[in-house]
Amino acid sequence: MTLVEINFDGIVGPSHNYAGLSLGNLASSKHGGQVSYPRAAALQGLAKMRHNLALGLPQGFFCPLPRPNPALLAALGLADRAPADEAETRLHAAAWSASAMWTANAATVSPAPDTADGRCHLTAANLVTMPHRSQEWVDTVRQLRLAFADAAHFAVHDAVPPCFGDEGAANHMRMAAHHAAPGLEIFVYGRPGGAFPARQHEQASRAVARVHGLAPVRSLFIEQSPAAIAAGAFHNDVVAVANERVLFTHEEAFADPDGAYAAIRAALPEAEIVVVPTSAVSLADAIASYLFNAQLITLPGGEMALVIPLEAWEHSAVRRFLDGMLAANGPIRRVLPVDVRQSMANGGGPACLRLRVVADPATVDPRFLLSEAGADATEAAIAAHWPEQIDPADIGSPALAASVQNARAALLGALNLSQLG
Ligand code: SUG
Repeated sequence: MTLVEINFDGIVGPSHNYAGLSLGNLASSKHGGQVSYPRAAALQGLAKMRHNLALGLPQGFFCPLPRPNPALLAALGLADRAPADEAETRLHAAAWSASAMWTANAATVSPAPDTADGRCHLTAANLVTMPHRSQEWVDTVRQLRLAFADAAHFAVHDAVPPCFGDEGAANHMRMAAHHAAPGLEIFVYGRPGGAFPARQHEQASRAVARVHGLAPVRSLFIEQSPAAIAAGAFHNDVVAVANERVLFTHEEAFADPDGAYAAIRAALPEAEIVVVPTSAVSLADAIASYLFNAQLITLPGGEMALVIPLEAWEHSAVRRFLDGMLAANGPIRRVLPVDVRQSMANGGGPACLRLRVVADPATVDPRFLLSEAGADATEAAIAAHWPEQIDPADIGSPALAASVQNARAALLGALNLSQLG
């Protein structure tokens, strides 16, 4: 068994649009109503995957879910019916959302070295706080059960009960001496009561840890800072990211930062915590630039790199911090900017677009692992079939719905995954 980290990126779906559906996600609210560019969005996402492949990292992907979602429209009594008012318009937009592209919210993953039965456990996230996201998990779990069908190595669980909001890996970090070693799983939850929803409920995190068979010494439950949620950090991965022994975090990410760092160091003595002080990068700048919504990765040579959005690279305060960090020769040795602007405009940076799974690639259904040939086939399907642009006013149009459905079917056919249809 060779356990390595595989990043599974969501291929940006053909209905990618800006409907402004996510309260508390400042980018989504700011860009709501604007014209989106699904083809460019999907090509940007694919270029990010190719970038990681070129670094010598294994790369996986998940396919877009069926949109517009016929099951949701039928359940809402909105099938074959034009929206009659603003509320119905938003419900239609929910059924069209391509939000499953942000696979950091697809599931929480506990790799085999952490669990009681020695299998990798995945629990689909119920995403109940946002109506447009709450429809995802049923189709997500189907895809996870196909990709990780090998029951000797994986256990895929349904979402935890929807009375407790669960946002998956976006509110979960894993630290370990190295990927294949037993890890410390850090669940970050929010408390309700602020201006914006706290999407991750503590009891959802605790349920996932129990279902995965994590020993209490291997799990930590930490409260997210209410100030961070109020400033627009709707997920913890907007203000912190971990990889192996390194935690890269904003000073204001956690409600009790010193308590959090002490608990991490006690559980994992080799932990290195890189704290970005508010004096260097304010919470507002961290959230606007998405510095922390980065992929913190270990390159094949062993050094760590931070894959950040271009927006962070172009931000003067953030750039100053990064230049200083690189010059100081800390644990993060390289910074690699990528262009995912179409996703960023909906609040999804490089880290949102991927789900990390530590596993032996030989145990994963190979159809979900990206090869150069697979990337070429995906690119051809996107170039030929993804709509060039979507004006939110076109959501609901039968012609656009047909083109979105046809685009997804073409991709599934090209990837030999039509059974997901
Ligand atoms: O859930 N945006 C997503 C962004 C998810 C980012 N994921 C992580 N941080 N891991 C969300 O808010 C916007 C959709 C719209 O407004 O149309 C949206 O769903």
